[in-house]
Amino acid sequence: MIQTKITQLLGITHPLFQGGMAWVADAELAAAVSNAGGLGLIGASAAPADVVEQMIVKAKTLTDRPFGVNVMLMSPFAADVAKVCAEQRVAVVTTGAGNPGKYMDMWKAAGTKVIPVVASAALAKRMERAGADAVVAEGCESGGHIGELTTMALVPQVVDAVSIPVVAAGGIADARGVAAAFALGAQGVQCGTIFVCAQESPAHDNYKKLLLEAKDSDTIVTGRAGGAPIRSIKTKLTRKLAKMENEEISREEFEQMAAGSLRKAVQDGNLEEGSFMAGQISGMVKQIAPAKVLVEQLMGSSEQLLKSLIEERGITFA
Ligand code: TUI
Repeated sequence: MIQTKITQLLGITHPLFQGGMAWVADAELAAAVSNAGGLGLIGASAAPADVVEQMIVKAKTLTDRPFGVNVMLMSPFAADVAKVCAEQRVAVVTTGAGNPGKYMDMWKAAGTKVIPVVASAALAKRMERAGADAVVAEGCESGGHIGELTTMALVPQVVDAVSIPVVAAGGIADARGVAAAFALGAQGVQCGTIFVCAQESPAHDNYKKLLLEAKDSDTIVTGRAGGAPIRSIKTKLTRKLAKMENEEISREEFEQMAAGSLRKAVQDGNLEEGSFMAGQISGMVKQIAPAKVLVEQLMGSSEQLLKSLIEERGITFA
């Protein structure tokens, strides 16, 4: 088994996080990943605090292992969700789409490990100074809301900028990606898109089917002009949004559209109006399988690959 500073820090078996995907990462999926030895995350997305609290309470009944909550900082309910995480003494909080600085002391006081998702070395440094236990460095290969830098460029620069452990995210879907992340200096990986197709994932069958059929170039980024770029599967809606890119639409309008269309994708499988967030590795998603199988396949083959890179390929060090 691969043991790193991340497995030590969190008391988990595998250095693998499941991304806190909006509407997809519910209590069942998070608990299934944690039960498999990874770190399951509940995605709070734009849900009200009482809904997130119910998911936390449910996850506690489904697993004795550590799990976390991803707090989406652009949510109108972010402050209340942050408080619920502290009250519930959630083992780990990750954050997305903003700077969680103002909640850090509250979480630390509750004994919660804080792992902000960052898209730049500058924010990683600020988070380390504010007391973060680790960071997730997320490249723009990811699905959903993204930054500018690729995983390949971002991870080593974040690794050099901070002394806390770094988890690599964006574009990782198999053992080769995990091995590459370790080569870049990461102590763990976060995968999102592959878990949309976990058996426990509540995503609509249409969403899973889109992923199973996707090719390498089937994702598109919309919303750059409004300041909230989002990567999702190419559909009628996202092609239309991409075309509107040069026209003036407000950030609020965009967010409303994105929030509504996200639910329509995940829950209703609405191929006309849904926004099916997904990463550039969508073309590598080939199976619907229990989270346990996904975790064990990924980590088992990563261990083999890392060993074979040195032993079986006959590399020697003179
Ligand atoms: O947050 C994500 N991915 C997401 S959030 C989301 S839900 C949503 N729905 C509608 C509109 C917008 C979002 C779907 N996918 N990933 C983590 C992430 N964080 N990626 C990039 C960032 C980020 C970007 C800028 C973090 C901080 C930041 O600047 C903060 C600052 O103040 O400097």
